[in-house]
Amino acid sequence: MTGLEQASAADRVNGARPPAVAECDAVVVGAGFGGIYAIYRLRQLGLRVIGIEAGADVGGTWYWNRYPGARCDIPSLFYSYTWSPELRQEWRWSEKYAAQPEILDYARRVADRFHLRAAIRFDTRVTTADWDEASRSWTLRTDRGDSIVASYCVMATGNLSVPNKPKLRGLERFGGPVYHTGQWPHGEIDFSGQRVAVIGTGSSGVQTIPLIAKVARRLTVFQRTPNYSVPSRNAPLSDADVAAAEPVIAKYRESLETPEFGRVPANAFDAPVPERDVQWTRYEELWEQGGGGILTAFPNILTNEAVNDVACEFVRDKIRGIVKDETTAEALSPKDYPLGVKRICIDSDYFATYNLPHVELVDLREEPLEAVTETGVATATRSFALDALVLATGYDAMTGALAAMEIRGRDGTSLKAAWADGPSAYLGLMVSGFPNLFVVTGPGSPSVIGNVIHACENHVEWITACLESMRAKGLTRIEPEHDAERGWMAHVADAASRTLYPKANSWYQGANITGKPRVFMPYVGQGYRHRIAQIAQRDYEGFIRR
Ligand code: N01
Repeated sequence: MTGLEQASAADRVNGARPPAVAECDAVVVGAGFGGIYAIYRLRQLGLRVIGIEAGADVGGTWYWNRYPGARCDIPSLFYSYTWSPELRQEWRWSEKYAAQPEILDYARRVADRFHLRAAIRFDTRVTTADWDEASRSWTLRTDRGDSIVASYCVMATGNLSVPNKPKLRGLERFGGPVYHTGQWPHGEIDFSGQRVAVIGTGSSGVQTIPLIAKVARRLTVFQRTPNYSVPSRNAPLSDADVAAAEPVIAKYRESLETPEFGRVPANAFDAPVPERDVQWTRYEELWEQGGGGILTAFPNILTNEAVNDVACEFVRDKIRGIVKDETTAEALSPKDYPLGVKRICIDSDYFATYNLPHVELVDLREEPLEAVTETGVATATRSFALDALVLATGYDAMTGALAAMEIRGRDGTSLKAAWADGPSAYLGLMVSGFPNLFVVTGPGSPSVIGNVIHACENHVEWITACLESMRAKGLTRIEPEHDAERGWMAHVADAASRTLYPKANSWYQGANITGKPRVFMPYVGQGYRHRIAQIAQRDYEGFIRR
């Protein structure tokens, strides 16, 4: 039986309504920036493509993350696709760091401009994906009971798409509304006059706290770990800003590499340690400039503790300068991990918010959170009466969305079982045992380090070029060699171990999720784009194509 016949038979047995089985060449799961571009490129190849998206619209993370203050942390002019010069000319960002509604509009504009919506099934979640070796096809089943059979499956399910909802004792008893920043309701949430708590002080918390503080009667922030945050200096964009960015973007497309904060440059390991004064002056300049540029101040800032220590001290000094209450300033100052090895936060007035009389920081390291009650939150020493609770507690990052589906590859092996000791993917693109299944910005690729839109573009272009070359050669099956994948993941681990990245309990290594294996997931080495381009040129070295 082919995959299509199997799917029809299963649906006849299980479904009350007539089975809906569709066949196509490629199925794309997720309609965020990776997914919609994949649909576009695959269709350009002349393939029949079906997209599946759990949300009611395109946008991925920008569809779900509607919390007050949500905006990009890469300048908007670069937080954009580079592949369409027409789109670049037609779209005009209003601010240096665009807010969520504008970024969502951009994704919608792309979907409309390139007629992508008709290919996408919205409000539909993939539950299982099964590989059938005989027919060389994937059968995906959805929560609507439908099946899609496709030769190729592209998982563009996002790195930060499955919210981490911590099991706080008593949470279900709370009488007021509980919001998660990553699943924010549509429509206006009015906190005015309310007693609100935010749990979590990562990028989401840091962005939303100043906005909620503007309207709430009382805001209590429960912090477990303080974060390094730098000012965005957000401002309207001028025509001159737009014109200045264009050559940089054009150069990026040519060079395949982009200067991004968070990446470790090639000269990191033999760069000198600058004098403290030299460092301090440079950090001052970059602090005034705003944004994540501080992480590009010196090539070895993410590899040399002596350099990084000065940067940490600089940010702590800034916090002390802004926050008037000394105890609060100390609690807000990170001291036990280097700067930049958790994603740096880019804020608008975050630290100054704690000077407002109705805003209080509760340091959970001093007074642990005991329970959520019917009326609020109790720590070891105090009770806080609340009207609403906001969980800014992050995501089951990088693997969460893939683990949420039952994906069974060759010989029925499940992806969850294959990744029981941590994720593994050759170049972060494909997994041995899972033929014809591509992962956009998967673990083992730079993905979340730097600019994710550019990372998505890079992967989508690589995948579509690969499929084009297979078609030209009459090939229909691709899978990475097990040894090539093992070698790559060893290299990913080695690249991280040569930096300061492993020195923080970050979501980069799964540390925020209880029981998740500790594996450093993003690739922080150099020249990734060149490397995967070379592998393609060498007839897809490390892949078995037939
Ligand atoms: O999530 P996080 P996020 N009790 O995991 C705390 C991207 N992003 O949504 O550090 C109490 O960083 C947790 O504490 P700790 C960006 O890449 C980008 O903020 O685990 N606290 C931490 O403080 C970012 O890195 C933007 O000790 C608990 C917080 O919750 C990534 O998404 C905006 C807890 C979670 O921080 C994730 O950011 C937003 C518990 N049980 C997000 N569990 C832009 O700027 C967790 N915490 C584009």
